[in-house]
Amino acid sequence: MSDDYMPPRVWTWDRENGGEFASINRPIAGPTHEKTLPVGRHPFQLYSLATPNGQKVTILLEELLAAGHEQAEYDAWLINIRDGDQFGSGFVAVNPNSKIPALVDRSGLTPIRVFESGAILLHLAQKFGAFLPDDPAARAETLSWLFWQMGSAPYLGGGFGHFYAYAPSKIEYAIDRFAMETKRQLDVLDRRLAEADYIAGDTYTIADIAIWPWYGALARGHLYEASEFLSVQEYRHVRRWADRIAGRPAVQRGRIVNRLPGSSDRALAERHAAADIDAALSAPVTDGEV
Ligand SMILES: N[C@@H](CCC(=O)N[C@@H](CS)C(=O)NCC(=O)O)C(=O)O
Repeated sequence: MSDDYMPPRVWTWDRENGGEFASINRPIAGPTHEKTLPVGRHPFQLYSLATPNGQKVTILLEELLAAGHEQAEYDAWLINIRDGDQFGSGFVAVNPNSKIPALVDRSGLTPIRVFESGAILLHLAQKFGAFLPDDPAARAETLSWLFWQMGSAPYLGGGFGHFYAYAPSKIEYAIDRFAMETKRQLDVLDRRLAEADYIAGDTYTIADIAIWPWYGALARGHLYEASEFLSVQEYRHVRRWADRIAGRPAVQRGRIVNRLPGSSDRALAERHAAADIDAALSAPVTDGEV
């Protein structure tokens, strides 16, 4: 790989292109192997991993349960994307895009598949009439920020995070471009949170739940070891908001679900009952809890 690369006329798949995720990246969709998904006893079956995109859904499910919505009970099954579980035939049938999170709503007569974290948050919020305001202006504000997250985070994760932390070589142009955009996005949030307690206004909504695992983690210094590089301490309204949300018990519960054991944080590979989380939260942590 070199800086003066000239693209050929036709791109071809170089399986050895390197980088942290080289083994799972490919230019074609569809399953690579047959594998049925497990199904538990609860109304919602989640197939996921505790990345920021995965955490959004487990945080909302835990918020719903904490708010007394007993019908939000769920089984959370681990999809290890580094092992290629997202390319199993059962998972692809639930999400043809082969990315976590994916949900099957089995609360009705016919199972409903939902993929894309934004669609999952909206599906659950509408179903339970929670964390999504009824007032048209507040609802529009919530949805605007929800979709802002969906469009913006790929620049943070796939752009900045990829080139700063995961790419096989440090490419100044790419890091510069995505650091600039990431800082601009943090400033968008900081200005918004200077005028409102929560992203959509006075109340905590699915917009906060979507944005916090990415930008809250970044502002709290937990993403890509980039807090000094991006001077995240400058975004003090984002910090205030992020710390406040981090203190919510449902957030502390949801963020550890589908986390692979072996990280220095509390981890719960699969969740099938509230007691699973209780046990994981009371287990000792070796170091570096975030
Ligand atoms: N826009 C999607 C993004 C999902 C996504 O990128 N998931 C990543 C993990 S954070 C994934 O499953 N990657 C596996 C792969 O690309 O093969 C969403 O919000 O649900």
